[in-house]
Amino acid sequence: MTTITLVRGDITRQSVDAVVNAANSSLLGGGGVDGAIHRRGGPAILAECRELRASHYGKGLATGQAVATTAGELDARWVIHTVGPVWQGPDSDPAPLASCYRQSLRVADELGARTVAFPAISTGVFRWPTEDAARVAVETVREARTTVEEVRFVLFDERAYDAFAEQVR
Ligand code: AR6
Repeated sequence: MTTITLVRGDITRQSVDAVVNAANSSLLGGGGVDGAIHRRGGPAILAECRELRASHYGKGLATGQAVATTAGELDARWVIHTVGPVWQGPDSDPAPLASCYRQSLRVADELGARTVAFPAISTGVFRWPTEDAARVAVETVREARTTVEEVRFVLFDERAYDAFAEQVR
């Protein structure tokens, strides 16, 4: 049974087995959550991302996929990098966003992670509407078959927190 918890705050301050990063396909860093994770986690994370790019992920990580690295100096064992879709308007397909949650949990299961912190993937730079993203996130986690015991959504602002709270009550 997976328990869903909600926290308002900074994902880089969480003590969990795995922190999920809302990355981009380059895996080489960016703004938002990605920038914060690399800043606080230190250079070991980027070093491992560069190794991934030099080996299995020469073309980068595709949208909806997930891959793990060390968590460096974060209070976690792993960072699971996933690439959300960019919002293209009301016809946007939510399947790649759902895939981010599903694939991240699959990687977490492979690692043996029991507690996993997720940000609201795609709701920042990638502009996915928060309410819709919250629905996709919570539905997908509820339906997932996973050995993860706690999925903790870490929401940066009140609006995101409220949107997720609306889905989990
Ligand atoms: N902890 C928790 N949530 C955060 C934090 C934090 N420290 N910082 C921002 N958020 P975004 P995306 C929230 O833009 O939309 C990057 O440049 C933020 O308020 O981080 O998937 C990547 O390299 C928003 O609700 O991710 C990609 O190029 C949510 O996290 C691109 O942005 C996601 O915002 C990915 O865009």
